[in-house]
Amino acid sequence: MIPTASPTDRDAIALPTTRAEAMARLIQDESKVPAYSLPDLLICNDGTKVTSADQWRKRRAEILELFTTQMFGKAPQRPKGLSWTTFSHNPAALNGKAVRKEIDIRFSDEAKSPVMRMLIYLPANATGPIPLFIGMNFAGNHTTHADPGIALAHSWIPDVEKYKSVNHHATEAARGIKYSRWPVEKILERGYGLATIYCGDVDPDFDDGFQNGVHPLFYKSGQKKPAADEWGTIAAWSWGLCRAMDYLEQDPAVDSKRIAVLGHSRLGKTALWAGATDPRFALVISNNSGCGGAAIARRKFGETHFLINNHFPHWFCSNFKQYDHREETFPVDQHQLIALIAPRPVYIASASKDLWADPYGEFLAGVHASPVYELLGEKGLRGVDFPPVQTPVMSRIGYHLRDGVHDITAYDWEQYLNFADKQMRAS
Ligand code: GTR
Repeated sequence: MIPTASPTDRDAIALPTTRAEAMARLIQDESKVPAYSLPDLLICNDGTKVTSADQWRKRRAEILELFTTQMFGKAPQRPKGLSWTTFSHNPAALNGKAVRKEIDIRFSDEAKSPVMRMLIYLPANATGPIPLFIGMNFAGNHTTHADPGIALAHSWIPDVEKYKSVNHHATEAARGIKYSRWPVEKILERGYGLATIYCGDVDPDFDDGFQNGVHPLFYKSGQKKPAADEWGTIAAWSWGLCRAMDYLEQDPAVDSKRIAVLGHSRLGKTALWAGATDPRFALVISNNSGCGGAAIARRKFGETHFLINNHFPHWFCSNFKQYDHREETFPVDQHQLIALIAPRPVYIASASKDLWADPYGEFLAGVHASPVYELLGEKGLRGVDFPPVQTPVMSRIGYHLRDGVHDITAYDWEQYLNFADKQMRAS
């Protein structure tokens, strides 16, 4: 008799163990997507079918728990020692067009607390509280606009040519280098404010075993790193956005009931998780968030669980690593992350050449989240075809496929402003 391999042996033979092997099997062709079935959004763990908003509340809690303990990790509550101070205030910035503020937020009164500096622009001519967009940036607030009044980032910056950092310090040369991603004047003209924070103020984006950034501030005595179900870096960034919201809620110049959270790529995953966990965000925007963001994991198209955990072991909680190569055993999928935001409006944007982020999988997450929107009386994307490039579709869920590469551009912002006009102004 010929011995047959057990499933585990078969996996051991078949599964790539290195990034190079996994890259050699990268799926970027729709015909190679494996058959899959998604976890049912509307069936509770005990088998009950969800048919009412009340039952959805129970089901939502189950899904939230799974994403928390199996993917992003548990984060602390608002800390008692949270405090803020105004670092700078200029009522006539950008040639008199804007009020510019920088707010320093501390998570504890301990000296070792990181200081998260939020840059805020509001239209100078505002006659009442202003709705705004908030999003984290990759390389320092000073990269978002050439405005010389913005303080250079004080935290560790990746030493990469494109961020013009020197020995991980911000430099004057980097002012405004990411302006194309932050059309401040356009946002102000449309009657919104903009708040942005350098993600590295909360946790620098590299794997140091969680010794820097905000994590150590919350270790129990003797604890050296987060437990398997405790927060990784993305959950920490999302948590930082929630702490920014704590500030914004009490700033009379801001309409805190109309705050849209947005982010690009890893910071798009961050925006989705902030929106999913904190209902104070009135609108959520995912720009090219891909794997671990809006893209359906079971498609294994582009970046996979193994590839993301292998390259960025600090982004998610350690429990998440058990789903490397085993997307089909992951107890949730990303359409459920979108559904956690319902009935609040959500916008998912992809780019046609960004196959790594799986544009079609991002669209499908919106489609498959739609039954929850419908249950709660809103229209989603059910029945909508995958749109051609530059053709936004907008119900309570918005989607577009921008023509081009992985980025956030003026075109993307134009759609977000239009969507916010419809969804936040009207409510
Ligand atoms: C990539 C990563 C993606 C995405 C992207 C980004 O290297 O694989 O998941 O987050 O970085 O943040 O730009």
